[in-house]
Amino acid sequence: MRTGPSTNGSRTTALRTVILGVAASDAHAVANHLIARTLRDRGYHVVNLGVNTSVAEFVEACAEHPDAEAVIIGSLNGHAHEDLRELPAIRAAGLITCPVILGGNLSVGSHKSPRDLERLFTLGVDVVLEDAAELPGTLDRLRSSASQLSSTRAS
Ligand code: B12
Repeated sequence: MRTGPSTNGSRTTALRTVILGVAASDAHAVANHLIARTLRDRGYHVVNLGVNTSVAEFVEACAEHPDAEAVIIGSLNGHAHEDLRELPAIRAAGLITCPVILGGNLSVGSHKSPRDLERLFTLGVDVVLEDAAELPGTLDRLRSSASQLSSTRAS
């Protein structure tokens, strides 16, 4: 298991950190394991909180890993909105400041309406993905927008 920065002789190479977990009521583990594995293989430090992770546990992980580039939340049982109901207050309090990415099967039933997505964005989710394969590209895009924003602020 790779859980810390990689070391190379006396030098330590900082890895890109992400916080990963499955929403509070959700016990589907397979995609979570595959995502953790894929991101670790790509060199990420993945703090994987696993299944049944509450919003409070994501907050604790963010406090422990202030360098995290994103919080990545999976949900398959259809109860993402209910599981993330505390997110607006948490975001308003500044307890999760990095982007929140949500993915999986995000509402009950096979028909997904634009309103289902809108409700998730209203909670403070930044990115909704259907396919876990979109994660690496999404993380790169978010990182590059964040660095453009900080260089604009610095100048
Ligand atoms: C295996 C399974 C279970 C197992 C889980 C075992 C385990 N330890 O993981 C068990 C039997 C426990 C289970 C239980 C339940 N399940 Co179930 N389960 C499945 C099943 C068959 C496969 C899910 C899976 O692992 N897929 C493998 C992953 C890799 O593929 P995937 O899910 O398609 O994921 C892709 C995308 O969704 C996306 N993705 C997935 N997660 C994430 C995360 C992020 C961050 C991102 C970006 C993308 C992403 O990327 C993946 C690759 O493209 C699906 C049906 C199906 N064929 O998909 C139902 C399914 C997910 N289950 C379902 C349901 C309803 C339940 C139960 C509520 C059933 C019940 N009445 O008890 C419970 C809920 C348990 C809980 N508390 O969460 C429904 C959800 C329906 C909905 N959302 O409307 C499904 C879709 C079945 C169905 N057609 O009704 N389940």
